Amino acid sequence: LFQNTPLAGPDKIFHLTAVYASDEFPQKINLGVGAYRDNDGKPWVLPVVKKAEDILINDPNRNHEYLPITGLPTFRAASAKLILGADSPAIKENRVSTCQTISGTGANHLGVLFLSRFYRNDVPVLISKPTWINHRDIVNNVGLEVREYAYYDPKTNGLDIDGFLKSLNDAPNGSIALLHACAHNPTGVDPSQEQWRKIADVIAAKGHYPFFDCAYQGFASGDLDRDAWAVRYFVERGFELLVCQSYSKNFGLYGQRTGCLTVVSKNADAAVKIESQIAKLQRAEVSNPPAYGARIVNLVLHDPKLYAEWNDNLRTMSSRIMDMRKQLYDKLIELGTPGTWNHIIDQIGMFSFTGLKPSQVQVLIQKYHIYLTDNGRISMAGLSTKNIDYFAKAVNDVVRN
Ligand code: PLP
Ligand code: TYF
Repeated sequence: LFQNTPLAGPDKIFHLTAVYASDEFPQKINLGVGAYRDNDGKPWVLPVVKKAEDILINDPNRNHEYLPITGLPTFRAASAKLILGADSPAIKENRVSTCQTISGTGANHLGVLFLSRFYRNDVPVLISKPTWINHRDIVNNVGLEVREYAYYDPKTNGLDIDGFLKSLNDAPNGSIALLHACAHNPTGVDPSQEQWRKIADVIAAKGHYPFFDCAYQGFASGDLDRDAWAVRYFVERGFELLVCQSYSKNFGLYGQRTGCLTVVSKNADAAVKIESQIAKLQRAEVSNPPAYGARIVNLVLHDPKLYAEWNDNLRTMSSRIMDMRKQLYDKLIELGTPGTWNHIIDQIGMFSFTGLKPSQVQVLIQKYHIYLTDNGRISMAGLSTKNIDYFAKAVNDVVRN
């Protein structure tokens, strides 16, 4: 048995982390995985999360019972409110279905699984070129096809909006359009509001189904509402859609697997039916989601003081990242590094698509012990005031030689 099972390659990003961990060079830098680090290169437990954990630990009624199949009800309601806005017409009209998921990955999975069963399975899921490394497999795992849409323009290191709109137009009517709500992974390139309007026009004209993946709300700009703008705009325009939320980055709850799937439909009757079917799918897969992370998020989202502190913590992370962008840009300009580097400060969120070629990436890894994916993506959070000089000089060297 299994003699002919092909060996699957390792996940590129987890593999990179493992190689980095075994490297003994003192100045090594990990710019691979998208996980926030503080200026000392350490994982950062948000102070507000520590406070919430203290409250949970000291709760005399604390227990380890199962959550309901669709998760903690108050967490789900608060998650929908966070992404759609407190005064969302969809929430007021009770046409929102929610389910707590195994973080953003689980929300993506449950989202495409639900659509493959109850929307249609004869249309492709349109994914950006490039996109998050996991999207293709998540879609293929439920038997749907992927088709790429133009997104990134290597000439400008920005958005290829004309190509994007053309791809949407050329796709079969009623396709599922997977869109990054903000802070596009891996490019850091987001459409402007004006461009989102055009994207929405084509999606409406073609009858595509908008599928939003939101892994960085509040993390991109530091402003939760601003980062939710595109999703809320689509809801205001009357689209039926779904949104995947991850609390990995914005709460730093990576390993706790905390997320939510929200489906916005036409009316309350449809919303009840959708939620019932999602619950049935979830029951067969995980029975019920993990409780710990959801309890933390739930506490913070319902307590005005903790909520304000969370916003402060978000600004701490997003502004450190923006500061690193500025410092990297300044240093490359100062060194006279050939090429243009504006994209480093124009791109937003966790990642920057540097434009470095795979051969240059190899030199960074081999000669400088700086780890990044071969598409030239860097996790800005891996940079700090302590390693940015070393990094800028290394980039300057590989670009010149
Ligand atoms: N979607 C995108 C675009 C991401 O970048 C990520 C995390 O990197 C996720 C979803 C979900 O991650 P998680 O399942 O850890 O919440
Ligand atoms: O850095 C990235 O793009 C991610 C990292 O549950 C990652 O692929 C790792 C685990 C996970 C989600 C994303």
